[in-house]
Amino acid sequence: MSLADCRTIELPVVAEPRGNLTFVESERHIPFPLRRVYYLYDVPSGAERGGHAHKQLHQLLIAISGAFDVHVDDGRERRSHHLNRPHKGLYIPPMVWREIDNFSGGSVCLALVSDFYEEDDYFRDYAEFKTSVDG
Ligand code: T46
Repeated sequence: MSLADCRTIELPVVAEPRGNLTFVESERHIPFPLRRVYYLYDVPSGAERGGHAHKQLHQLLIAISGAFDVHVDDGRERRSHHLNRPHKGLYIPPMVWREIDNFSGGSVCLALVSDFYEEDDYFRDYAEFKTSVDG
């Protein structure tokens, strides 16, 4: 996997005068089976989340409310994405380091992910991640 696989996914929007509705269907709108949902909220100003890569996990991050920046790094190059719309997600495949910062007040980061929580799936040390990428 590389940054070329890391992309923004536009989700369906059902727009009506009474408000908008967005939905996500497993393996249809996201390229993986959905097994877990978690969300980050009440993030204090200046806080940073992430700072790790996953060995197997696929994720879609969505700014359900507010905005934040996601910096992705495959061990060779680094890119940044600004997420600020609830119908737009950032797909992050396995073996991509991510750091999340610049959270706006009241923002909520929704994560749709491909498997249950498993600490052994994490690289939490960048040097260890880089060694694994470089083989
Ligand atoms: C990611 C970013 C966006 C659980 O017990 N279950 C869970 O499903 C998760 C995600 C975490 N935890 C525990 C593990 C730690 O003791 O919650 C604590 C905080 O987790 P972490 O430091 O990994 O949180 P973030 O915000 O730095 O990272 C999380 C995800 O772990 C990660 O996959 O991409 O959100």
